[in-house]
Amino acid sequence: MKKLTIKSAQELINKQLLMNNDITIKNATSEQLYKALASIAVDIMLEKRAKYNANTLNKKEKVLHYLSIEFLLGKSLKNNLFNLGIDDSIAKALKQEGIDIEDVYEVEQDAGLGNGGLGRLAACYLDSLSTLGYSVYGHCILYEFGLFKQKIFEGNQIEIPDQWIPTGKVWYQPKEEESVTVRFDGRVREEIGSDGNFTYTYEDCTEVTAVPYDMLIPGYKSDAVSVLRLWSAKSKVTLDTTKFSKGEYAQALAQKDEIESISKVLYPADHHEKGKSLRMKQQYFLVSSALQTAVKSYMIKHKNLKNLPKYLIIHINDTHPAMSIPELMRILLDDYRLSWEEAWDITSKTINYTNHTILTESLEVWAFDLFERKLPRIAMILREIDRRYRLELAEKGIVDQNLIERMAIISKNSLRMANLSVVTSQKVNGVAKVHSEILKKDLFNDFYKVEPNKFLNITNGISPRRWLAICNPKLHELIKSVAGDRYLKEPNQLAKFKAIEKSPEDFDKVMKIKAHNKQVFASYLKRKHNIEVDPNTRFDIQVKRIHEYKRQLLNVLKIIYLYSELLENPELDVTPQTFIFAGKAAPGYAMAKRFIHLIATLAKDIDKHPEISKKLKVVFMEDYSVTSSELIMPATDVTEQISLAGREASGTGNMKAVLNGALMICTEDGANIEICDKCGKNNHFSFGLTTDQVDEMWRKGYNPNKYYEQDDRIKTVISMLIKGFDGESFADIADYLLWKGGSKDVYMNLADFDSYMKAHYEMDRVYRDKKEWAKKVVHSISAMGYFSSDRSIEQYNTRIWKL
Ligand code: 26Q
Repeated sequence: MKKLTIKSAQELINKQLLMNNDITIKNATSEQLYKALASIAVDIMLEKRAKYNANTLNKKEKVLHYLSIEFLLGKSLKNNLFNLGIDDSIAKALKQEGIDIEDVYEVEQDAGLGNGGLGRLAACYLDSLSTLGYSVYGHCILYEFGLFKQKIFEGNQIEIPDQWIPTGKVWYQPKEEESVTVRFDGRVREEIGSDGNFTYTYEDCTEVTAVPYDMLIPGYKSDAVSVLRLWSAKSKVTLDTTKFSKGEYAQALAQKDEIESISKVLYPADHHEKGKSLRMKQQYFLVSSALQTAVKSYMIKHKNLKNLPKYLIIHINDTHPAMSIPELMRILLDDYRLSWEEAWDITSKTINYTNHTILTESLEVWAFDLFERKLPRIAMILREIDRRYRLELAEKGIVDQNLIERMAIISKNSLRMANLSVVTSQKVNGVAKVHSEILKKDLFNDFYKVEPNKFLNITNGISPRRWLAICNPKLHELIKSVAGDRYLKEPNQLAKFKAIEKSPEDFDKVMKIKAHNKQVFASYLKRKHNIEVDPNTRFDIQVKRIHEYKRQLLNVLKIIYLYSELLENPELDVTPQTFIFAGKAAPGYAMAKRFIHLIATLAKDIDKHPEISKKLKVVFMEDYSVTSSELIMPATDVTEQISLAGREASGTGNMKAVLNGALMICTEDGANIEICDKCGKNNHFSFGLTTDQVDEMWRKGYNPNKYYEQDDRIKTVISMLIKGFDGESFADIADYLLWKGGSKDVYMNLADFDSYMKAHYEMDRVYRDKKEWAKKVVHSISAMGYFSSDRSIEQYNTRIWKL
């Protein structure tokens, strides 16, 4: 596209406003401007896509469908204007009329269609795919309510429904004509058809119309525009006429409501909660809609199904869309009448799977009887997949019945989605080196031994557009002035930023920018949450979902100990620091909610000592989101990445913080290890048991009391927990740590306490030398090119998709 001048930007906006509201920029509200700018962006993207499609129409190119039950997009306007290269001109055009574009950006609600890392990763990957020139399809559900909004009331989390659609709907258009039907419930009748093969007829099933809404995802300086298809459930029946005529209105509407509830709300649990029937319906609804359209559009271009794996790729983001496997089988068998062997050959060459977790409680297992009732035909196909897989193992000479049972897809009444995904997929990948190794050595070892070439690693990445250029414009400008502006397209160019060390004035600017960003974040905290923090203190930040394995508790134990020292001697000469926590707990996760309460209560207790709180301040910021993260990352001095080794598959907040000039205090877990490798191990503060040591300790038996007995600091912390904060005892958490009845700390917080404290003091020491600190920051930023999602996508492409 030609560069947009300020004048033509003004004309464009005025034209749009006249069309929408019969006004011009001067008189428009922020809401009207928001809609106008969104329409302008959508028009440009539509035009780009049309051009791109025209150029590729007759080329038989591969099409990728990326299926994910979550896409955590955040806001779109700023990102889209930036990627389209028109943000500057538009901002200036508005400024000439006295309008600050930031006020317009604020109108938009986050599209919170995800819980955390997995959903945000999907969003970064679409950004990178478009940026690298690939026009692909993402598929997700058009949840009417995204992830709940979190309020903290009296130190407790309260969940409020998230209505994102009023400002979000400007970004998507319905494609009613591409609607498909998805079937649940009922029975399946099996008969011999006229072709001699079986036919399957559905009786008494519930039919749902799946309506796609297409959202366009532009790339940065690229011709490609991808499509995120959001599927919405619509009932075919508006109401039950028999009930209606009897005056039973609520009942008459009940069936419609039940069907449409499929796309009502995102499940707010990550790594948690099992077996919900609505969740099962959501998953099947997503995959059936996506695959029906994918196969349909393949057939329009190619006609012959045999070549399907050559031109169509299905990627499943964790096992949540793993029903893609039996659904593709069903389409090929029942709709296109292929033989089992043909259908299986195609399916197993078409599907690939990324695993995001090794926590056993997050591995998806469905009760097969429940499954059979909801999805009878899919259950039949799964039984057959399982039967044949068991035979295949036997043919391979595997006779150990325990082993076969472990590898089976259906065992007793359990349907194991991870086994199904591994068995069927062409490729299976983990999301960080250590995580992929654990998959091979541990979780999927049985399968690895049979098919070692199936497994690979592709370490996660983040979009440097959203997570640096847009959220940290000052740092972006500085990097551009040192390393050139190619780094946003070629992430490894970031390495050139290291040269800044040689010019002392510019070098200073790095920490000045950090100070500025802390100021900005501090005013945001004041304005939005009425929380006061001192930007001259060190910002030590842990923001992520609240989960035992992420060990927010370990951070709290450290803070309690530092607090005890200051209570003892308020004059102690320490580096003033502010500990900031944010993150949501799954509504049903009692322990995570208890941690939030502990943090909020401790914060209140410390605030009662004005002298101490100048040196040690604790904040729990409510409602962590993509947007608040975009403010927090640039303001972070120290980022806490302290999960028990072997538990965090990768983490991506670690990448965001370091890219924005933070140093990590971290365990050897997930992508922390690779970040340390790339940045230089000495530039971050790593501590704690390694994965192997964790395993060994677990085998030999973890004894928390040993640490308690050995370490007076732990004794102090435990006694303070029991005594409590702000008049409330946290003896339950002391018991949890010491395994004294009730639930037990299996994440071994106390085992890592000592080395965590050491790392903390080491970090303290380095921090006093501002130059030394800045050097580590610069080295780290310069090494972060590797963690661009563009690199991840390139690897997915060369190793798996071959687009
Ligand atoms: C499963 C069954 C039932 C209900 C909910 C779920 C469910 C939902 C979401 C399970 C897991 C999730 C989300 C997982 C997730 O976000 N995993 C994170 O993925 C990131 C991207 O790869 C990694 O960086 C993180 O380490 C990993 O925790």
